[in-house]
Amino acid sequence: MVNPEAERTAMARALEIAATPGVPLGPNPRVGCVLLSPDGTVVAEGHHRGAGTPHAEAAALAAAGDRARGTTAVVTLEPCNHTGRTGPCADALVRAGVARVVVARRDPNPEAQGGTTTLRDAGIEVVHGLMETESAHLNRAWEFGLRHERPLVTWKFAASLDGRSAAADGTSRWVSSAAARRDTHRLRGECDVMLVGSNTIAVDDPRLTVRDDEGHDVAHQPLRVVMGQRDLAPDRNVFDDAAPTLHVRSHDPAEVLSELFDLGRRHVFLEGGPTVAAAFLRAGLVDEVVAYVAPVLLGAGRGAVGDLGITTIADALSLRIDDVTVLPAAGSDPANVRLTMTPGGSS
Ligand code: AOF
Ligand code: ZN
Repeated sequence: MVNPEAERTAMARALEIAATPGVPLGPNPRVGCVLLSPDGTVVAEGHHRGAGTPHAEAAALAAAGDRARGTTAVVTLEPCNHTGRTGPCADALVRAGVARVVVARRDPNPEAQGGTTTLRDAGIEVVHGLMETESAHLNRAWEFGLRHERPLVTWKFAASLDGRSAAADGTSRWVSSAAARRDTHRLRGECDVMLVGSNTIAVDDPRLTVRDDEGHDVAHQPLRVVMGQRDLAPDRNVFDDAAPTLHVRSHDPAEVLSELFDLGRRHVFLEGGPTVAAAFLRAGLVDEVVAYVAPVLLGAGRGAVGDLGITTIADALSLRIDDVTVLPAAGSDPANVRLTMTPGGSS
């Protein structure tokens, strides 16, 4: 009945389908569910596809039909206990005759939690914590939103070894390698907002879309958001029909984030120039930093970040390094280093 190896494999699969590219993040978590027969074979699976659609458990149960009886439900988030946009999954699992439930992470949403108690009261064995770290990471922006009522902000920049994003004449293509740019598209695809300042639109004219490795736009695109007071020329690439674009006429990061949160957005990928980056950093509104560092020296040119109001080393903004990955050299491109960091900590 209890098959730890099959359950771990199933949880890895549930996490994988939960993270299916193109699943709109929006105000709901990413959740996956795999139903296992007593001998450890997969009976059915399902994942959540966005607000208002069936929860992962309901999708898996629908796919299994009568074969759900006696199975172990392996699910990345504690089954919900509430009637929201859809009915309570805990009750659905009980009705379907599921024998055991394996959960990665407890539901932090006070409105929905309590499914474990409902399941146990019905005589179903429930265990928690299998691959919890991975599940928490997948839904970190959603959980952040529950706690802080604003979207999580990931600031990404690419720079030379001496911290410059463009040369003295303004040229910046390409500071980073093709591998770093592909990696950036993967990270963009995990977010639901691409945010830049109006100056970036005027100077660089980016498309701000998520492209696959062949350079084609992926099916589901984040919302493109431009912040700033000035008018935007209608011929800019950001106004093509690849994705919707929103112009927020504000310089205030908190105001912009509040508007995006109210629109149901939970994860902002900030790729703005030095001014917008500095505004967010000064406001303490950067939660994750991803830096691609190229082994080139420019000696002059635009810095990756503008004035932070820091005049003495004791006031330096410190970051904790969470990960260092070398993106290998390829063709004529040198290796780049990706640093993933959290502001406020010390490494
Ligand atoms: C999901 N998908 O697969 C699971 C969720 O807005 P509702 O009514 O759909 O309910 C959302 C809450 O349900 C969500 O905040 C979370 O606590 C719980 N579980 N949500 O969107 C799912 N299993
Ligand atoms: Zn549910």
